[in-house]
Parts: sequence; C-alpha cells; structure tokens
Amino acid sequence: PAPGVFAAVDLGASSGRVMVARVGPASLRLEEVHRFPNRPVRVGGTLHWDVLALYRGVLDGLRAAGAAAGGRLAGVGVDGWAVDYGLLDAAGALLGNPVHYRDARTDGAAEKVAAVLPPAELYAATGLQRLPFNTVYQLVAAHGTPQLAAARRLLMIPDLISYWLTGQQGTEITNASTTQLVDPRTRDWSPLVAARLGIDLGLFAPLRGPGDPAGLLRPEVLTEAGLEGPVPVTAVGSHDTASAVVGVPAAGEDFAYIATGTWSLAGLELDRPVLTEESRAANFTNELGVDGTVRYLRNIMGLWLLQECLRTWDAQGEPQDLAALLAAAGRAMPLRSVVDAGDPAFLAPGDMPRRIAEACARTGQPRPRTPAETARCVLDSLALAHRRAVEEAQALSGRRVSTVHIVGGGARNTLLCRLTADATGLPVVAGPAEAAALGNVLVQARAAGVISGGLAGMRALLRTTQPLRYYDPAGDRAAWDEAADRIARGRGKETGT
Ligand code: ADP
Ligand code: LRH
Repeated sequence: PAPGVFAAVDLGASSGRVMVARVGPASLRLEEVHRFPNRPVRVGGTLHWDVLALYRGVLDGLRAAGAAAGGRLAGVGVDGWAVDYGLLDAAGALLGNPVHYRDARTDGAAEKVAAVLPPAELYAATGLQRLPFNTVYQLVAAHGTPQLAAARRLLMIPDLISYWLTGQQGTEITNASTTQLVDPRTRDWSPLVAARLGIDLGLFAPLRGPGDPAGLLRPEVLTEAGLEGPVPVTAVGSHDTASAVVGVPAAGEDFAYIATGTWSLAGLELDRPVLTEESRAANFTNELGVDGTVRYLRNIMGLWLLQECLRTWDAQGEPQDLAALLAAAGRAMPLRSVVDAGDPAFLAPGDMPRRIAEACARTGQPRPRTPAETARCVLDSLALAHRRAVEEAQALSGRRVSTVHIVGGGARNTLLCRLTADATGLPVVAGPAEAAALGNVLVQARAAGVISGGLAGMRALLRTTQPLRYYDPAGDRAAWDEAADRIARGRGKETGT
C-alpha cells in the first residue's frame, strides 16, 4: 500500500494541536503543523471551554496540514479530553458553551446520585472511578435547566468537533465509556444506570468505534482549509487517553503506562475489566480502549499542579521559565515535603502554590518557600503517586509489569521521568510526547489499509520510528518508602481512617 498523509486533531486541556503524519507499513513521520492554547473562560460564575476558539484552531490547523501535504489528505481523526460535552437543539445548533469539568456545578452531585444508586452498584455496572466531574454527575447537576430541557442531542467534545467538520453525528465508544453510562463488559450503554438516574439515552447519537467511518469533510471545510476532496474523517480512539495508550511503544504485555500531561493517567492495558470491591475502594477505573482493550488506571492530578503554579506566579508578577525552574527543582532537596497528588482538593483552579504549602503544613512538613522547592515537591509527589498507582494496579489485576512507559507532554520532563524510575524501582521508557496524535493516525492508517495488524504491530512501528529515552531506577529506596508513608499517614488523617 502507498504511504498516506493523515492529520490528527488532538485537543488537550492545556493546548490543541494538529499534527500531520506520513504513514507507511514501515515508516511513520509526525510533524506538528499547528498548536493553539486551550484557555477556559469564566462567565456568569461558570467555567466554560471556549469551544469555537478551539474549532477555529482546528480549521487553521487543517489549513496548515493541507499546506504541508500539498492539498491532499488521506484522512482526519479527532481526539480530545473526556467527560465533557456540548448540547444541540433539534436543528443541530449548539446550546451554549460547554462547561469545564473543573467547574463547581458538580459539587454535591455525587451524593445525589449515591442516594438513588449506591456507589457499589454504580461501580459494578460501569467500572468507572469516582471523579466528581464524570458526565453522569454533570447531567445530574444540569437537571431541570432550560438548556438541558431544550437539548435533543449530546455530543462529547471530539464528536462535536467531528460533527462540525462533517455534518455527521456519532458517539465514539472509548470516550462514551468516560460518561459512567457504559457497561465495560457489553461495551454498550447501561440501561440500568440511565433508568435509575433518569437520563434519556436518546440524547446520545448512535455508538461507533475506533476505525469506523465518521463522514467526509464538508465542502465549506475543504474550501476553508484549502484541501482537495473527498477527505474521510475516521473515528479514532476519540478519548485522548485511548489514543495515547495506542501510542505506547511497548513490546509485550508486561508494561504499565503513565500518560502525563495535564493529568497523569497511570495503569495497565487489560483485556477485561476489574470490577471488584477492592478495585472500587482503590478508585481504579475501567475505561474502554482500542481493539477491545480496557484501560485500568487511576487519575492523578498530573502536571496541572505545575501549570497552575506557573499561572499563579505569572499573575503575581513573578513569571517562571519552565526549563530554568525544572533545572532548579533538580538541584533542590529531594523528598523534603510531599503531598497526595490524587487529592481532589487540587482539582479546582486557584492559588496552587499556597494550596500545596498548606497541604504540606497540615501534614507536619516544611512549606516549600521558593518556586524551585514547590516544583520539586510537585514532581516528587507525582513520582510517588505514579508508584502507588503502578503497584496497586498490579495487585488488583494480577498482572505483573517489568517496564513503565511514560508518554504525553510530561515525557519531555526528564526530572519527572527519572524520579518515576527511582520511585517505582522499574526501568522507564519515555516518549513519544505526542502519543495521542500517533495513536490517532495509526488507527486511521489501519482503517485506510495503509498498515495492518493489531496493537502489537502498531507499537512495533513506533519503536522503530520514534525517538525514546531510557531511565534505569537508582536512588535511595528507603527514602522513597519513608516519603510514601508520610503521604499515607496524611491521607489517613484527612479521611479519618
Ligand atoms: P494536555 O494534552 O493535557 O494539554 P500535554 O500532553 O500537552 O497536556 O502536556 C503538557 C505538559 O507537558 C505541560 O504542562 C508541561 O508540564 C509538560 N511539558 C511540555 N513540554 C515540556 C518540556 N519541553 N519540558 C518539560 N515539560 C514539558
Ligand atoms: C486527559 C483526560 C483524562 C480524563 C480527563 C477529564 O486529557 O481525557 O483521561 O480523566 O481528561
């Protein structure tokens, strides 16, 4: 088969990007053609996504992709962050700006849901971890609003972008699995959960899976992007984490992955969900992956902690350069103060350096005083949360691992990769940073017949074509154990257990 030129639209919580990939059976070259910031907007007390600005970025990116590919693209795929959605009226027009998952409207929604559907039953039916912003909680919070009453359709964010590009509506299954309305055993909607929570499944467009056709770019999009038609749009693993896990360059099955960007998503790829009570108590999730896989993982606050510190220092007139800050953090005292990087107290936007310092003080540790000390605290804490997730995922699933793969923007953070190797005591393979875009184009290329085979073949192609970095574990095991104990004690204090 001839090599094809595919475009990936990848919408992360911190930036959107359009990447162009030249894919052949033994070749894969990825090029970033456009990146644009994803800046939420607070209006009327509600935090929104600026979804039209994102769509503008997608169109600009497709124009740049067209220019890079001589006006001819073999296909386009869209992936993005999970759980959030846009509502459409009966004519297909967007009803208001999508609400950001960090908005406070879901405060108290989990308690309302628990009153009609006990957490154990909800977990048994969906396998989803308890995150305050899961789509079901957002829908319960929106219940009775004129906007939801007027809505005839709900499209998850990547499906909304695909709809605007093609005019076709669908609900891609990997992202649908983050709604908490999907049963991971049947890989279909859970009628039980929908009925008990009074959610109308008719709001959702028909399910589709990675590799399914999702329409053609509309004539107006072709014109705007300077592309020659027809250009097919293919449903990929439209949840960015689903695509990122396709993009993990693992050999064999005994690996853990950590997709690190705004979030750290740390866990295992399994072929069936783990729905035990122990798994629920440990708050592990079973999201659906490409090719019938299950992403068994835990959400960790991730580099959000650092992003939000940088934003705060900026606003306080003390802007920090990321490279210089990380270099200084590398020289700071290791494991001086550490926090629980899974603590939902860090979820909302706001003065992050202060919240981190307060968490340190509450647990009897010194407050970080400088940006470098704060960054060191964040990275040590993330490494410890990575270790805990990798260890617990193995214990709960029975799958042992010998390697940890770090993909996503955080794979560029050499200090974080080194600390994660030291904390887990396992070798770390870092890269690719753009794993989600790579997973996106690989699924498109396979659907187009340019490559063939399963995940193992796609990963072999990544290993031979993408630059990777290797970190062997070193450092003081006892010091990591002691710091992990400090966090466990702090967690016990906060939950009263
Ligand atoms: P998302 O998809 O959630 O928007 P990304 O995967 O793009 O996030 O990761 C963004 C994060 O990656 C940044 O917040 C930053 O911490 C980290 N990062 C990106 N580039 C670098 C770099 N050159 N050095 C260190 N960290 C980096
Ligand atoms: C990462 C991500 C993650 C979700 C979160 C809301 O971008 O998709 O998998 O939990 O956003």
